[in-house]
Amino acid sequence: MAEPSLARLSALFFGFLLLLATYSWVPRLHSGLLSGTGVQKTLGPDPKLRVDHSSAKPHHPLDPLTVQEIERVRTILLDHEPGFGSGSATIHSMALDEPDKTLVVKWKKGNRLPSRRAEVLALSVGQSHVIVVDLDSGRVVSDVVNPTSGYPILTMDDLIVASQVALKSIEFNRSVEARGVKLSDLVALPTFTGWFGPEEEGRRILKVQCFTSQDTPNYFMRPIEGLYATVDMDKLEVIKIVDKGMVPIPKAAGTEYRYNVQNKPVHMDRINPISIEQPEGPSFLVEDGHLVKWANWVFHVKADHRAGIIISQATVRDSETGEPRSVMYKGFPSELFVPYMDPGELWYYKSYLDAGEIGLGPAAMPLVPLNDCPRNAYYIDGVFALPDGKAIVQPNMICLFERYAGDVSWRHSEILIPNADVCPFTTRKQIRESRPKVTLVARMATSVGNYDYTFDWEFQSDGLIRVTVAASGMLMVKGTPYENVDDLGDKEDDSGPLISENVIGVVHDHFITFHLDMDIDGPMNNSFVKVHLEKQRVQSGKSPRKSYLKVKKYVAKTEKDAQIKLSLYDPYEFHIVNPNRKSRLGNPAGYRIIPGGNAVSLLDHDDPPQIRGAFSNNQIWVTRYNRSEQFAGGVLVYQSHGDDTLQVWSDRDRSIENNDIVLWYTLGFHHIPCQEDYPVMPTVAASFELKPANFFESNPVIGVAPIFEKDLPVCRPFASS
Ligand SMILES: *[C@@H]1O[C@H](CO)[C@@H](O)[C@H](O)[C@H]1NC(C)=O
Ligand SMILES: *[C@@H]1O[C@H](CO)[C@@H](O)[C@H](O)[C@H]1NC(C)=O
Ligand SMILES: *[C@@H]1O[C@H](CO)[C@@H](O)[C@H](O)[C@H]1NC(C)=O
Ligand SMILES: [Cu+2]
Repeated sequence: MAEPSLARLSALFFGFLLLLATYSWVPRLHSGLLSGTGVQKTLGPDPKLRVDHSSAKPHHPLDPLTVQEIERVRTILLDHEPGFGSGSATIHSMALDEPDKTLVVKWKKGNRLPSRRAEVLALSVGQSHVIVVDLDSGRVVSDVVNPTSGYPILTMDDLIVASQVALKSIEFNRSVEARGVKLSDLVALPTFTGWFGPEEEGRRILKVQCFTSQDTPNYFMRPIEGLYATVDMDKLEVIKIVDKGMVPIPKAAGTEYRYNVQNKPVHMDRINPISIEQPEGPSFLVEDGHLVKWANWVFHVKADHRAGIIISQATVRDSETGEPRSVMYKGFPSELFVPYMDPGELWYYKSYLDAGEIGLGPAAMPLVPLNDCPRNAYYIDGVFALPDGKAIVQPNMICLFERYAGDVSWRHSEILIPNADVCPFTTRKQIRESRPKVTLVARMATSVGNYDYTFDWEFQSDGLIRVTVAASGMLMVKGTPYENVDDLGDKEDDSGPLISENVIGVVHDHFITFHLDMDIDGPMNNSFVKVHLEKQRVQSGKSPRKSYLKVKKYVAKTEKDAQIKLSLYDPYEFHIVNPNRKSRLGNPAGYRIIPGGNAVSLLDHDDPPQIRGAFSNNQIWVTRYNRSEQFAGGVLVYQSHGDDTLQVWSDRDRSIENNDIVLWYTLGFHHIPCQEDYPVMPTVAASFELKPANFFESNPVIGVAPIFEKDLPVCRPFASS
């Protein structure tokens, strides 16, 4: 009788401790914040608390343009240039022109918002315009024409128009029909032309490539090889049709990917539905639509036309003092580079810069609950401008959720001490301490043409941020007469492996360059430190050892000191530190960037795609902060010549020591397709981490409570048993 009641008592006691620990760990989250008035606050996934976009107002200096603001920009632009009303001028993207960093950092809730401005990329009579509109004064503040080479991001209308123009050509239609393809099954897909010298200058061009959707929605696997039309987007005419003769069109059989229509055996035991339990609800809070508060983190998240998802002002609370400490001012996927490895006439130009050429935002369709994001997810919409300046809402574009994958945050077990705890299943006294790892994820998924990219920003309570890019979707494939590798003999198609009958998966690379404006402890003045592991040779006779590794630190003085090529045989750690903020031991507060599995571009530096994708020449760069240098491939990317890239900025070699600096990281993979990538490829992921390094005085999660439940055995402290 005494035993069970003691157990019950101690369970109660631990329950109480756990409550205490929870409240001291996240005191503000559950008390003050929910009591404000007039502001929309959402705790976790409550579908009833949706933003009413028709009346939504900005609450934070970094909040994206609202529907009302976009409409107002449109009115102001119509006044400025009537072409915007008649369709002779088009809006290619519109986004908040963020206020100066100093204003944003100083701003506090309750203050007036700094003046709201929009940056518009527009096209008028073949000229690129970068226009800044001030919403408070109702005026166009600046309108710069052709600041660099290149055209603004394409619109969905551009793609539709290009396809229609191709179909207005009798010659094009005949070439399609000559291949036995019904025009009603034809998918005329505009692809980006890249830039390859004078012949293609002075006009906007799209290359329309052909597929058949006969008997399949997966037209990407049914290319009509050997044919494309080059469309002049200013004159709206076909300027060239390339027809290299017929190549068999791969069959429709086996291309279907929709569950309801497929008819394939699975040969796998069913996996039961799975979901995460949060008996007391989620622990994160979304304030005013964009400000996320979870555990010791606060950050701003928003959807973006170009970058898809932007994280701003990521701030972590100090584990000793509770003081909010700045980690990253802004982080986002800045540009993608996807060069294909076939130099032939029909494929050479395929080298896509997806963020600047088409934008990750408009291609991000609503996430699918339970499949794209777990049950406990909360969704945030995106708001964009259409070519005529009207607003469009992209619902459920970003999801936020707490992830528990059964992993451990930290642990230790111990037997070699006399006064340890009493644990079940043993007569020995032991210490067994472990903590579950729960993280918070902000996710966006986009389908840029054939490819799908999922972007995760994952926050851990130990201060780590993990960024993951996962690629899935359809390969860009090439038709071939061959059905078996044996048919190829020694002729071997050098653009890639045969992955299905008549289908070649063309070899290509994916590079994604992140803009990481780290502001460790304050908006300004960080340094980039290369921590080198150098092999030392022991002087003979001094030790039985012959060699060892020694740590040496080098502070990068200028941008060229921070153009980093990773090498396993020359290992470095890379730290961003605040030299003005020292720990109690005198170490500068810092964060480390930890590369994950990676690949590098091996194209020659004088190859036109590589000149435009030059931001992939190094895996790490550090530049001096400059508010105009956000997108690694430049402001105007379509048909750009590579005159406004991260490489160009970094080569200015500005001083970066004890300065406001931006870290850039390129993550990539080579993709040699295989049969499993057909008809849709299973997700492949790559990631990198930003991890505290002497930022906290000690392990910041040591005080976090373990989880206790009555039905599972746990150790009891020796003293209280
Ligand atoms: C080409 O085919 C498309 C689709 O059937 C049709 O709309 C278009 O009018 C045709 N073009 C010409 C010039 O006949
Ligand atoms: C800021 O960036 C723009 C675009 O690269 C450049 O024209 C300007 O000179 C830069 N300013 C400084 C101070 O580096
Ligand atoms: C921060 O950087 C600025 C600009 O380089 C410099 O003038 C200032 O002295 C620095 N502040 C500190 C505390 O080092
Ligand atoms: Cu790929």
